[in-house]
Amino acid sequence: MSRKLIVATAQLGPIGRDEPRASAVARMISLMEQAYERGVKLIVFPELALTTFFPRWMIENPNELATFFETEMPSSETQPLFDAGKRLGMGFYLGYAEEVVENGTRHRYNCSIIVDEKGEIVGKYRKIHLPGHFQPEDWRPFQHLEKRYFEHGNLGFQVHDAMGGKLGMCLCNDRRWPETFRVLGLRGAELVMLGYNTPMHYPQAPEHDHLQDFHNHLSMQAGAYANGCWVIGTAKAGCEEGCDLIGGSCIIAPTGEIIAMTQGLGDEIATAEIDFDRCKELRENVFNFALHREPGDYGPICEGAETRDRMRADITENSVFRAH
Ligand code: CDV
Repeated sequence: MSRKLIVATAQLGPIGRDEPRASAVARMISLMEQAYERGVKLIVFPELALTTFFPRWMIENPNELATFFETEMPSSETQPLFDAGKRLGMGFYLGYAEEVVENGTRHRYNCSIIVDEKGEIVGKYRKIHLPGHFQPEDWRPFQHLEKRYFEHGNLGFQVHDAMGGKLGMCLCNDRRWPETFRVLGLRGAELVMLGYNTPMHYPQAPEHDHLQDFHNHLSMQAGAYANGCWVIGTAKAGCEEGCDLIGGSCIIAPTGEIIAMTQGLGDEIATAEIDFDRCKELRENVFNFALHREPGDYGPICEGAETRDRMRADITENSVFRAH
C-alpha cells in the first residue's frame, strides 16, 4: 500500500498585537483552501500561530497576559479551523499558548497539536527547550520571556500514529537540539513537524545575525538526515511589531535535502509529496540504530539535570516567574 502524502508548510506573515484570533484563523483557512487545490492532506502552521509572539514583551497586567492563552481547544474562535480541516479532508499541526488547570493548579505551556483529517486531536506536545530569560532585560531591543511565561513541557517527545505515518512534533528552539530529533527518531518518527518564530537579530551575539537562516536550515536538515525522517518547518515570518522574523519554511527529505520552500515573508504555502517509506533508505542503512548506535558511550547525554536546576534556581531567585 502506498504511504505517500501531499503535505504543505503554511507560513504566516506577521500577526499584530491587537489582531483578533478570528483574523489569524481566517488567514490559515485561506492557506488550507489554497493547499486543497494542490491535493494537500496535511498542513503545518507556525508556533504560537493564533496570536503575535507575545514573549517579546514584559506584560505586567495578568489580565492582558491571559488573553494570549487558549483555555480550550477547539474554542468558538478556533472551531472554524477544525471545521475547515474536516471539510477539506486535511489534517493540521497548530502551535498555540495553552492554559490548563490540573489538580487545581494552573499551568501554561507553549504547545502544539496534531489534528487529523476527521477533526480529532490525535497528539499534543508541550515545548521542552524554552529559550530566553525570566526577568526583563533593558539592554535588549526586544524581550524573549518564554522562560517566564511558560513551564517546561511535561509530555516528552511522543510519536503518534496518524495520517498513515508515525508523526512527531517539536517547537522552534527544540530544532536546534539534536536530542529532540534523536528521541523522536528512536521512537520511530517518520515525519517531524515544527513551527518557529525566529528573530533575524540575535541580541546575545549579533555577529550571528547573518547566519539565522543558515542555522535554521542546518538544524532541521541535520535532524532529518541523522534520523532518516521527513521534516516540515514552518515560520511566522516578516516584521511583526517591529521585530524582523526569518521565513524559509520548508519540507525536508530524509536525505536532508530541502525539496520545497516558501519564497517570501508573508502568508504562503509550499507543498510536496512525501513518501513515508523513504525513511527506510536511511534507517535500514547508515542510520540503522539497532545495528550501529553505541549507547554505552553516550552517558553524558543524560547527565546534567542537577547543574541545570541549580543554575535556574540562581537565575529565578526573587523572580515573579513562580508567581504567575
Ligand atoms: N521561539 C523560539 O524558540 N525562538 C528561538 C530564538 C529565541 C533563538 C529560536 O530558537 O529560534
